[in-house]
Amino acid sequence: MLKLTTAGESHGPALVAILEGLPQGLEVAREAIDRALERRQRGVGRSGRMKIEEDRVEVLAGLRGGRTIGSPLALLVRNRDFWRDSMDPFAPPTEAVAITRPRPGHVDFAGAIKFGLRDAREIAERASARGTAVQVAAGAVVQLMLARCGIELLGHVVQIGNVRAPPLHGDGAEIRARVLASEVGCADRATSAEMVPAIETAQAQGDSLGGVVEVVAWGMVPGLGSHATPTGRLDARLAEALMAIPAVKGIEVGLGFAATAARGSEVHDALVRQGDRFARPTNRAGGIEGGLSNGEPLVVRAAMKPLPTLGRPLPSVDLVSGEAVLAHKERTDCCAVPAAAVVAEAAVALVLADALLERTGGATMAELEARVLPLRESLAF
Ligand code: EPS
Repeated sequence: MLKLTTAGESHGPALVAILEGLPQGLEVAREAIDRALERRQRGVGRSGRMKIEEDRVEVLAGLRGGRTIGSPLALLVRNRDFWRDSMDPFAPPTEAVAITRPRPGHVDFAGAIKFGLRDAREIAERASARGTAVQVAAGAVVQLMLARCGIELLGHVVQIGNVRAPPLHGDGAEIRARVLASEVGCADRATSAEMVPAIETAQAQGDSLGGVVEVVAWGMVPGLGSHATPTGRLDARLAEALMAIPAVKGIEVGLGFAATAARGSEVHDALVRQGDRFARPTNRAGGIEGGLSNGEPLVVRAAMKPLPTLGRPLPSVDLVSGEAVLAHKERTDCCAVPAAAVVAEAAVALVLADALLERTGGATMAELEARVLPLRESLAF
């Protein structure tokens, strides 16, 4: 129902996104998009690039007077660090910074081999996580639509390196406030205070750190996704979207891998009656059973590997000379896990918005909102 197309190189002129399928009549404030962009740029361990960029959205089509008009939405985020001498769309590069020493773990090697290149620059340019900026912009727009339907999302950091946060506690608003106040996007203050020096130490040692992010969606509508087709399954769609984030290597839903070591009786969530409603005393399933949302909060996690550009590079082989060398080194993030939490939030929002529109149809926001109410009521007797 929703289709997102993005384009843009890390040091090209700009990043663009076209989002098709939004209902007409959604109010969109520029500030809501810019707040998400600003949040994605924060976090200890980011590269010096984040001091150059000040991501702001420009909307080129699809809005009129701050409301969607049912046509494709076109978003643009300019790169302040546009490398004119190297990445101009027409002028031949005059000062291109070649990448001839592939970074182990990066796309450099596989990309150069695929295209028969001896310089992986243009491969790395498109593979860069810089491209996630416009995805976050599109995610911020669909989050406005989801919020109108009572669904609120939050991405947060649960692990950086070997520092792990305790389970979430408190209500959604409290958790959000703590995550936004944290320098690393973590809901637990004491854990944030441990994560910061862990990142700084890795950075000082020319190394990088990965971690785990979690996205929670409160106010879920039951019945999103499908039990009937493999590609319709909500968990499969979430896994695809999250795995597409650069450096993500693993996905968990609910208890995730931990469920494998427990017994069925310890894993599955009993069904009880609470007043006139069906309810669950626990939510180990993370809000999805059999590919369908069950109305409980959605809980998904993505594991991010440590980034491959290292201050103290690993051994590599020069693509031109064939000599043993140390891998390419350039300005890089030491840890982008806090940013990945914001990107994961956008990715989950796009999947949920798609699944919601698939369930309800509706050309306008008024139709969509009216059709969501009966779905929520289906959780009552
Ligand atoms: C990235 C490398 C760094 C990061 C970049 C992702 O960029 P540069 O090579 O220009 O220093 O800063 O992330 C962003 C620019 C961003 O906006 O998130 C990479 O190789 O993926």
